[in-house]
Amino acid sequence: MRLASFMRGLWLAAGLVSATLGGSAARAEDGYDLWLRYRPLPAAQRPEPRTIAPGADTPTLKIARAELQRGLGGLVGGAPSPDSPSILLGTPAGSPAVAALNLPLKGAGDEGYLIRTVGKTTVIAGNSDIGVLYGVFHYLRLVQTGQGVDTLDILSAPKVKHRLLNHWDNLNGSVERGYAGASLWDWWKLPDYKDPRYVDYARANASIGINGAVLNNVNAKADSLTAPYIAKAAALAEVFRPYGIKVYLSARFSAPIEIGGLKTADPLDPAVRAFWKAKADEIYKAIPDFGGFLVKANSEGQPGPQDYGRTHVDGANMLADAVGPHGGIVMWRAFVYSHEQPDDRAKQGYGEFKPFDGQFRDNVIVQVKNGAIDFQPREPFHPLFGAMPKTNLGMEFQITKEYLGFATHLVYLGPLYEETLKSDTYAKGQGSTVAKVVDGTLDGRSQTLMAGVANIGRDRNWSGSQFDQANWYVFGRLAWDPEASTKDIAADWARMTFSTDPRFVQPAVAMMMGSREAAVDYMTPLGLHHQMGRSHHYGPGPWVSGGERADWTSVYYAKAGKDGIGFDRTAAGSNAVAQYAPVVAQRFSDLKTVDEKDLLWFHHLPWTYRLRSGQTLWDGLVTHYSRGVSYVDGMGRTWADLAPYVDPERHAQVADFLAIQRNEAQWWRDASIAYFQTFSGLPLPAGEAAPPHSLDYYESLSFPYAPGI
Ligand code: BDP
Repeated sequence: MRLASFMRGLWLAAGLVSATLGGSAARAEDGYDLWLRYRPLPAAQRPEPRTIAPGADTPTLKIARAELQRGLGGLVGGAPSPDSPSILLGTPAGSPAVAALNLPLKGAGDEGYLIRTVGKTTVIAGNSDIGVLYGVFHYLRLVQTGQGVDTLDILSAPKVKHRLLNHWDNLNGSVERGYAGASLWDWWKLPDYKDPRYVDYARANASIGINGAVLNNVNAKADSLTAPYIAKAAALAEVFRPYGIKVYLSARFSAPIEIGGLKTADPLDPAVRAFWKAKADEIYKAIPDFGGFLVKANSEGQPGPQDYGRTHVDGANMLADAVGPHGGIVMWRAFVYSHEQPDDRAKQGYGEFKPFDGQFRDNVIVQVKNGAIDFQPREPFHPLFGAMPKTNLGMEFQITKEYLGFATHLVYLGPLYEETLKSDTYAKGQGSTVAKVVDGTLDGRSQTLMAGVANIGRDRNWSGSQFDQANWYVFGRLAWDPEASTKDIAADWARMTFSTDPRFVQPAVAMMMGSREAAVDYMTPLGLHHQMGRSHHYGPGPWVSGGERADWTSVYYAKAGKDGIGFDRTAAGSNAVAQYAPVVAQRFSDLKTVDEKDLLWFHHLPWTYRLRSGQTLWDGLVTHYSRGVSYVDGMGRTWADLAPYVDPERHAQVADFLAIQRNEAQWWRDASIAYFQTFSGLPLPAGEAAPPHSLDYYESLSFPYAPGI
């Protein structure tokens, strides 16, 4: 039977997909719908209505068809006729019609898809149901962004296997470093009440290919491993399963003591090993597709194997042996710096892990933050990337903006992620990018991981602000393809979230693309880092000193004095540069070749040092601070001009937040200049306004109720 007549038969059997145009596009919106709004497209961009062929009724394929109907119903509307083009979706195994087409699906792998036009039919096929669902979301994205869908031939497969959100959510409903309201997980009412919002969460994640969620904070409570909480996690797993999302849990290393009645958590103790095996068995009984454990051990006061004189390998491998028989993985964080270590904190993660290369089990992934300190507005890539070829290394990015202005600053993180992923480690010569370490191609590894610390909470708009949704979005798209362009992704997001009108898209994307550099400028220019307020990390605090430990202070990182500013990490200083491949170390060490964006990360320099612009370091710093403030001014003006393209409710919120950001950028500039000028003793460059307050005033500001802690 020819495909066309086959499809006509299906159409008759299924009846037509009735789809009516939604209400007025100008209706106020609160952001709940994210990038899946499906509002009617402008007539010129609207493809003809399509029929959707019926097919296998698996949970995932039912969802895929429902999503297509919902999407096309909203975007395109209109009723298809028997002669309308059609969409056929499914797997060769589950659909005779798909099988008959003999499609080249090998490259789609387990989770990928092929979208191909065959006559008047668009086939969305995969080797698995979830591949088909991902394909449906890709197809809808093409429609949403106003791209033609008449002749398609797209093959796509994820380059990274585990694409995970890490929720730093506590059992009491608070979220560590969360700026979007309470935890989405209503632990109290679970498992009996499953908030319908969990479905929307899963849909949103599936639409960008995220396939796992670690439900609880890395600073974990052992309680999340007790029977009642396993049941709650199982209820979430049930909701997420048809969307291809596995649940994972953060495991507290001392759980054998706290909930197992043991005297020790020593990973070589047989009773401890038996506890974890039994615990894993118990979890897999409730959640057969449980993903595995995430562990923060011997870091910032968390318990770990070193408490018993054992190593990270001992701890990770013990847990790996417990979940391994069930197909689970262990993500062991490299965010480790010791309490006793007086050495440069930037060197410690490498120092702790590099010696163990090749000793971790195959189902262990060492999860490494993008930079060696801590999610700063800018950090050079972590030296572990490229340095452990015999170990699975995963990337950990922060999506929640702990160090980047919380929810009220418009900072698109795509360029930050892209900068790290494109960095060349030179581990195997030129082209050994971090992206190639993360996607496993550099060292031929298949257990690959990209994790993002989620920015999701119970706020109606999910992320605390409209534009922070873009950071969730770009994270997912990059986890699918770490080499994708974050500018293109921003454009997709802006079209789907606000408007496909080029008069909106072009300026909005330009504004987003420069926003991260602006935050670097007004907070920590020229390689400065960790200058935020103590503990809550809100606002400027370059004067923060004293307290529990030196490397929790700002003065430790800026090392400002009469002689100059910056952290000497060259051979003459801490020699952190030696942890990079020689070519990279050389580039960072040499003042002639180091990128000035990283200048004070690697060098301590006099205030009168000449930048490449010809300015002195002091003048350059001040210029950067002011430039950041001006950029935010510009965003305010751009956004005001974009009012005609955005519904009033979302427009007003973004405008108000930009005003907050404007004030806070100014505050960052003024407080930083007031403080550093006490060392430089130099006047401000011509035309630069003096800070309106005294340094005492800035230092006196206190924020005991700042969110996120
Ligand atoms: C730091 C956060 C802290 C986290 C820690 C981590 O301030 O709340 O617990 O990272 O990643 O940046 O473990």
